[in-house]
Amino acid sequence: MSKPLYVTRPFLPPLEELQPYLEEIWANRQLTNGGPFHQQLEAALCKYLGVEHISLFANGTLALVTALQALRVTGEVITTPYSFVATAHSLLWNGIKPVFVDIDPESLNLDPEKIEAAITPQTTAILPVHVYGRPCATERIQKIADTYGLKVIYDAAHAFAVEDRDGSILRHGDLSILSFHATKVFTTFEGGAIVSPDAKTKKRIDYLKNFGFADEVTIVAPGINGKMNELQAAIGLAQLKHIDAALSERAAIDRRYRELLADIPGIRCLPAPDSARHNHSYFPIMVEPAFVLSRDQLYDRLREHDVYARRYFYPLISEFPMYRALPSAAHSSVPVAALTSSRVICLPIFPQLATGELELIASVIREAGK
Ligand code: T4K
Repeated sequence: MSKPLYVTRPFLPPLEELQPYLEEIWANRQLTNGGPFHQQLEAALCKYLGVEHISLFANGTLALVTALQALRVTGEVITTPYSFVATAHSLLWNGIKPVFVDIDPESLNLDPEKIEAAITPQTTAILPVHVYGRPCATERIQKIADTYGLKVIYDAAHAFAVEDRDGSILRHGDLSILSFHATKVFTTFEGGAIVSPDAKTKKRIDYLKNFGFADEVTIVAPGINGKMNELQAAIGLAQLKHIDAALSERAAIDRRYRELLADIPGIRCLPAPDSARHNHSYFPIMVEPAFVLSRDQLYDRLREHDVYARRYFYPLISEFPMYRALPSAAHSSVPVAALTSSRVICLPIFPQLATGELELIASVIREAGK
């Protein structure tokens, strides 16, 4: 293969479409601190995503850390080990103890059946992840949260534009956070957001992301600098015009992979998620024992062909040094997550991936399986 095929490539608006935004920034010299493009992007995203209140952030991790602050979450929080490390790091940054609970083998999200057993008097919240944009069992999680008086913050970093039958999945729980990192479906280079259910919560979050300033002389909380700048917001506005086309390209790639990989023994594509609208943010496959090579051998074989697939999420968060001593981190307490993490490979998926390129990727896998 001539050029490296990465797991993802940023999807960018045409350069000339950025020009008017740049001219306006240069003309009015408002670079950050809630300028006009920041406000426009908040409004445009609310409309596009079908939610009422969005606060933009410099990145998704700061959004997570701030969401926990906004709800004054303390003590222990139940979360998944099968995610990007930022999910659990946001807890440590708030002095909160993560309690890992195993995942469901179908959705790969927190298994609602196993949450209750992990609740203690110290538990104050649940932090589930819609992994790969596949919706969590939101109704069941809410029921548990209501029974035990817990907050629910969804890490929806992968779930831009995902909908269940009643609309955006970002409306579930007390808060949802998004990431607009370069590797995400919708990107502002670095960026993120918190989706709030009401204006009062959004206001508190907006104070928190701006050092706690309520006005020039009033600080209402020990806030942080989490603000998105005007350049990032402008990129978001320009990109939003092309997002529907990008999402349909992703859907087409997903369909084609499924056709090409369907009959390879030991390669399993995940069943389509239980969502009314999916974003195809990742294309995970499971390398099962029936495949000739191990998962890592296949990963290496792909690299030999310049295919830079990724093992999202291996290692599990619970295996990293700052987590592994926790009682909930043992493989025996998260066996499904451990097995999944040992089998998964995420194949390249992004709007400009050519049909010929994905056919080549599938043929490397097919040949490796012979
Ligand atoms: N929660 C969850 C569930 C998350 O997945 C994430 C982030 C967060 C929270 C935190 O959100 P942020 O604070 O990041 O907004 C990447 C991303 O850095 C990270 O944002 C993402 N999750 C995670 C799943 O993936 P790496 O270490 O795999 O990134 P990297 O640099 O190896 O990039 C992967 C591939 O993407 C590269 O091989 C090539 C391509 N790429 C990447 C970048 C940065 C480009 O083509 N251009 C680029 O600019 O973590």
